[in-house]
Amino acid sequence: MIKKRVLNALNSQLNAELYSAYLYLAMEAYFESINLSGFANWMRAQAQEELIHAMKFYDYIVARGERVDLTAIDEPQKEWDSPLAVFEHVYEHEKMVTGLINDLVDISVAESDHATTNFLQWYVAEQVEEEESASGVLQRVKLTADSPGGLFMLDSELGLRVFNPPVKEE
Ligand code: OFO
Repeated sequence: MIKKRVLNALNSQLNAELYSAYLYLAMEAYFESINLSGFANWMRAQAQEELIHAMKFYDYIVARGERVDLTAIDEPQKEWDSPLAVFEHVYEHEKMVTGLINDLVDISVAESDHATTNFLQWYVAEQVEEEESASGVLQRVKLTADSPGGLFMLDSELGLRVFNPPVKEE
């Protein structure tokens, strides 16, 4: 059993993770539309990761004997001016998500829900990686300014990203 305030916050973060997947799928479609298939591949892998993030919340709510509440997912932005604008958006988005996770931890602590506080530590660590990865690509896209050749090399590299589904813990 979970206190209502914590449960509401967990359900709302489940929605936020699904929104993240939606946003990255919109970015994938943008990159496909400008023929940067490596960038598009990176976004597909990112969206798949977000679905894993969402499902971890889903499974946790069920494991605690509570009901998942699926609410409407906002329509994502669909157009950007450039690859640079996309990755600035990605980095800002991930910083915002880190804030949401931190707020969720604060709620679990305030409600003395130690199991949830413990569960959320995975996301705290994951957000460090998410910000690092977004900022890493952003810096490299900045380096390709005025160099289409550099952008195409980066596109080839991002095309190598492979989504690795997590191994289910027993
Ligand atoms: Fe779920 O971490 Fe990105 O948004």
